[in-house]
Amino acid sequence: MGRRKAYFEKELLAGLKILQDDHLPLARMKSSWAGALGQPQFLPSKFLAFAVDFDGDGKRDIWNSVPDTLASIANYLNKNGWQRGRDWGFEADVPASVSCALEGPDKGMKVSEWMARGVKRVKGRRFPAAEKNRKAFLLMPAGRFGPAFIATQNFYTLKTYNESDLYALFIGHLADRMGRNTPFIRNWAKFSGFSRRDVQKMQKRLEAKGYDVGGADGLVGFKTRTAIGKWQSRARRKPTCFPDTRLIRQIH
Ligand SMILES: [Ca+2]
Repeated sequence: MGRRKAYFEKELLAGLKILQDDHLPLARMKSSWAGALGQPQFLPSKFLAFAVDFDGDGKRDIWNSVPDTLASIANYLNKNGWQRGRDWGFEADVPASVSCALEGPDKGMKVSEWMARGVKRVKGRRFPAAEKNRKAFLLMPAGRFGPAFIATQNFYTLKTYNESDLYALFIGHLADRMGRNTPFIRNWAKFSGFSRRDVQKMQKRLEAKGYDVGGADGLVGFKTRTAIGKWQSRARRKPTCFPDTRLIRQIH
């Protein structure tokens, strides 16, 4: 009955298949309201594709078994392109000469090419030698108002788990903090004075001018950020690639 009937009908059938094949009692098949199951929060189709029995008891128990849960998440990331031994990304200093509009998974360059443009890691850290010839991507979740990153393919593998840049960044950073305990160097600016609806209106105005904002949903994803940056460059303003109250008024 929901608005995403085709999508969730497939998930309902996958859910019934789990009950049929995996000997899991219905009472224990708990999910979020949207159907995300167990500790990894897999939708039923993802459970069928990626959940594994790692403790060897013959059941894929992502509700109670820690080995099954962790191995299922690892299997998901592995099958979605995780490259072993590679970082998700690095906090970077991005000079003003490198536009924030170069952000995004569709604009990758070799790390050595980013370096040639003046991008450096923060605090004089070095990129691992193996990264120099590999493709990497500029990531600026808050445009010029927060930390910037050079992200690897592994960042986008994390995003297959959840589309939010900030989600993937949080997961990658949390893992780094467990190992190395180094917070980000740059701070995030605090924003106020505009709502999701204001952003949505601004996105519609940008769409009307021919910019791709990735759908006017009121969320500031990389397509909206780069569209803002391009608009600012064409209007001969310094690109910030993030909305603020003044900019929302100016884009009309
Ligand atoms: Ca098991």
